[in-house]
Amino acid sequence: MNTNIKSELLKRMAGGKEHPISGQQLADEYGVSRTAIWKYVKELESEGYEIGSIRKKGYYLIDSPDSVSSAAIQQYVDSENYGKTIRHVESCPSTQLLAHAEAQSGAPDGMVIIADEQTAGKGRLSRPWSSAAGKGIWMSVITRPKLMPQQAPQMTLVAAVAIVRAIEELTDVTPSIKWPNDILVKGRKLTGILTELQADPDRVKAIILGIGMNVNQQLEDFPEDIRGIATSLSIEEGKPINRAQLTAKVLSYLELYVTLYVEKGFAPIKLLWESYADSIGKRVRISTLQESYEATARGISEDGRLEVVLDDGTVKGIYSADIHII
Ligand code: BTX
Repeated sequence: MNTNIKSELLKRMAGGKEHPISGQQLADEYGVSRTAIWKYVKELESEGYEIGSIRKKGYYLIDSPDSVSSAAIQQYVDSENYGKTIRHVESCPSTQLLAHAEAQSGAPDGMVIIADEQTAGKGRLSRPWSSAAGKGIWMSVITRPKLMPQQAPQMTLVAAVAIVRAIEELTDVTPSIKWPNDILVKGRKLTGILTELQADPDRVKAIILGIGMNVNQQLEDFPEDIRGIATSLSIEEGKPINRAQLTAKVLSYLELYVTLYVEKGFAPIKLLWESYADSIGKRVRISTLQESYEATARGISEDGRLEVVLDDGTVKGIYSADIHII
């Protein structure tokens, strides 16, 4: 099935009853038969779309399911590469695993693997990531930026800024970023980012950005152990959110900011990031596998490290840790 035709159909049917799209016209444009277009319409209906038709005029969209199928996302995609190739699966252990395999077999820059459900979603340090079916955006974006491997950790911060910008544009929610990879609303975790690398010693082959966004969950959809720390956009906004549209918006900002980072370096991203950060100037507890101590967060460095001031006045740059604001 041709996802392009399906996403084009969805786009053109969005004008409603007043502006139906003629099956014949679309068939002519794509060089397929009218029956082929009709089959796409039937297929969309079987996926939950409600489609009306007016004799001799064409089809129009009455209602859409909250779907993250390739066609559903691609009707909103306006980026150049990111999201042009999408592999959607209903269920998988982790989209990161599928993305690593795709990247190894030559997936293009900006390819997206997205799942309705993950049965073994993972966070950093192999922590579990709860990925309820049909409620969130569970995706891995394969990127191939011209960067050195040591520049890869900053991609987490690039992704965080892109996600916050997308949320701000489509909702009234105002998220903040907690170094390095959490997006929070009122202190509760809305989104996590897991950045993984495929590289030669001197060259990035692929950076796989695993993005887990809580979108349409209600509190009871979260496992009990994270109910006190997690939230979703729908909980914060008080209404359901269109996951496909949000996915496309994240991809669009991601492409913009990754390009900015590659072309202009980290400085412009650092400014944006700091404007959303909630820990700057605050007292924090820093926990690594080896130690745990308190300090005051000062900002981030040009290479994406969190800079903290210890109680004796020395400044320390942290590469990797969990941060709790005290
Ligand atoms: P993290 O290590 O910062 O966060 C993991 C911790 O967050 C868990 O230990 C738990 O306390 C909490 N948590 C688990 N699930 C949720 C949730 N849905 N909402 C809020 N808090 C939660 C964060 O790691 C990185 C997560 C990346 C997830 C994406 S989804 C697509 C891709 N595939 C995959 O397997 N991982 C990434």
